[in-house]
Amino acid sequence: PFLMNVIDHPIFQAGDARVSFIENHPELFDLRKPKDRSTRALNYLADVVVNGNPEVKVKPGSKGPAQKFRTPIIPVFDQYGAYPKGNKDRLTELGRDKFVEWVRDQKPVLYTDTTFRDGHQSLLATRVRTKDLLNVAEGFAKNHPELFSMEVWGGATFDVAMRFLHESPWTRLKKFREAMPNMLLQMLFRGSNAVGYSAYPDNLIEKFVEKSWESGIDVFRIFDSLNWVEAMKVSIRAVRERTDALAEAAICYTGDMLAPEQHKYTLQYYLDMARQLEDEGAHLLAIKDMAGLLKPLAAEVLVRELKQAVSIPIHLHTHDTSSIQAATYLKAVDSGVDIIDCALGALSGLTSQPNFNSVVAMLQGHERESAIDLNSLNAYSNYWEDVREWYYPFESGMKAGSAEVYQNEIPGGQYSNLKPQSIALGLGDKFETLKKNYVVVNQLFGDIVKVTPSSKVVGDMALFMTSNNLTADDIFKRGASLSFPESVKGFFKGELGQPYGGFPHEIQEIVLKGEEPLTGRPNEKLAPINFEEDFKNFEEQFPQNEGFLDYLSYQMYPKVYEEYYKAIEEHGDVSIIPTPAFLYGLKENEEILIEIDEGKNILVRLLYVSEPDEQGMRTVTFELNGQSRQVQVRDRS
Ligand code: BTN
Ligand code: 3PY
Ligand code: ZN
Repeated sequence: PFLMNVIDHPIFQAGDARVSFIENHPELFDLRKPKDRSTRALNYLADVVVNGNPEVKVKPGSKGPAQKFRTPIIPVFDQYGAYPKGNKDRLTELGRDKFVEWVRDQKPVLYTDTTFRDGHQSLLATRVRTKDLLNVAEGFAKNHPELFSMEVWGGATFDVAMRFLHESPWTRLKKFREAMPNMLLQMLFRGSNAVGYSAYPDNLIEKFVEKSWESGIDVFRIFDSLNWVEAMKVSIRAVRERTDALAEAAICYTGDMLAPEQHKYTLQYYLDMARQLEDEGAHLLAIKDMAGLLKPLAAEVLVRELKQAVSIPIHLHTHDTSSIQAATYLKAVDSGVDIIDCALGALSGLTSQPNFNSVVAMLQGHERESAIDLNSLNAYSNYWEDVREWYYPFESGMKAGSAEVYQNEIPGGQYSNLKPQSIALGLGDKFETLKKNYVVVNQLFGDIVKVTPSSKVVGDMALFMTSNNLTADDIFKRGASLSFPESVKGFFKGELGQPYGGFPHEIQEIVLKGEEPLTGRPNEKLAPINFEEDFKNFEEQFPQNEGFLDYLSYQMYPKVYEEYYKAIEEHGDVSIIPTPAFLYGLKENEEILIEIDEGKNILVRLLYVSEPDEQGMRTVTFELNGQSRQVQVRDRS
């Protein structure tokens, strides 16, 4: 690369390359961007060995747990055998309408496995890497073709993949598609917010749906964070008209339907919403109980009544934050729910979904029992038990279920995030106050549905009040002089849409300080994107992009994409590095195998790390396939 740099340089080409030329152009020696994969992998490892992975708050070189990790065992499967037919095949054979009838007419309860998406989103801050998921994808698809679907994409996985793992979410999806050709792949889609936190132009929503389908998604679970059906129409229609996938429209469940004091989110409210969603053309109806508030007795009534109210299948999703949600599933199954969401044992429970393995055991002998090989599920759970250890820095610390969730109504995915967030803001000791403020804010805001992104608004406001020691009374009295978080202003401007029952006016005026709120769909106000032109600009800014899908990533998260692009420029495709090394680097004499290309492996051993020189540079010496290699790294400590 050095020689090419010199020869291609305009000054050199202009014939002006005197002796001082090289001295005056130190950038020519900048070999920080070597092209070859093994060199970039070594650079990455050297950096983690010296400086640690910035996302992992474990000091490099400290006696971390790296030596104690067990090696996860991938359950056996027929590597060369064909895939047994699954529901993907059934959907293709029957077409959407007949397939939906088939689902509804099934007596045994069907399952969605959420391990690959909500399971680790809710327990490990969405940090599980493609490599660790992919290891078991093919085997799971071959051993468990009877599942309704695998939830594998969307929600927070999209931005976390880029932001923290430096992986392409699209590549992840395509790999899943390849590994699980017989299974329905499901994603969580935030309606007019797609996989982001704000409204996007309608034609971007449509394009995103179309490309997700082309990349492998079969079931779109579409929700709106305020249960505003108006905001869900574009996505439902896009799925119906631009793809052959299933549009599963979700009702977000909040409050306690059976509580005598409940006058807002009542049974009637849910039935009305369900009928509207069916009228919009939803193929399936989801009850999305994102905080785990749907108690068993309420589930019994809700599912029974919904089965009467609509003719599409009902798919129930919950979080086990209170630790009693298996009972909810039992009641729902008795009431005729068609599909339930579970996560494999080791990634289940607490803020995640109920335990798949145990729910299968619970239903043994039930008239709606499904034939599922529990021993096999247990083997997969054991794999996750070992893999989960690698990700211990991302554990939330929650140790037991909590009935407090019925008061604070914090969604599973947010609950496990709020604690580290509060610690990062220096509010670690005020977690109790924070949870109380979350309730206060919800009341101030008119008792809204709380799920991404509306839950983030409530969380931001609760953090704001906690860090400034504010009470609800202070907001009313001193509101004019307070500068509220951006997300809160956006919410009251109507940027997330319209909450059921409207905005509470007094507080809206306090926050907006005279600004006029939107009353229509925020997306309507956004100019449609000219994809051809805009994509060209994108390609100019990011010449090494991977095409239109990368452009969509950029559209969702411009800043995150930019950082991600830089990271790949520097370290190449880090998704090939085994997780313990990716997170903790290597210990002296530790050796790992890295597959740098299909079937092409390198063997890397860390030999030693020098003391920093006067410029603060350390030399990291590796053995790469038996040959010694050195990398210079700045010690940033
Ligand atoms: C290079 O120096 O080789 C270019 C680095 C940029 C690579 C981009 S980043 C987004 C996309 N995903 C990849 O894996 N590669 C491209
Ligand atoms: C998400 O939007 O990521 C969620 O999981 C909401 O429950
Ligand atoms: Zn969820």
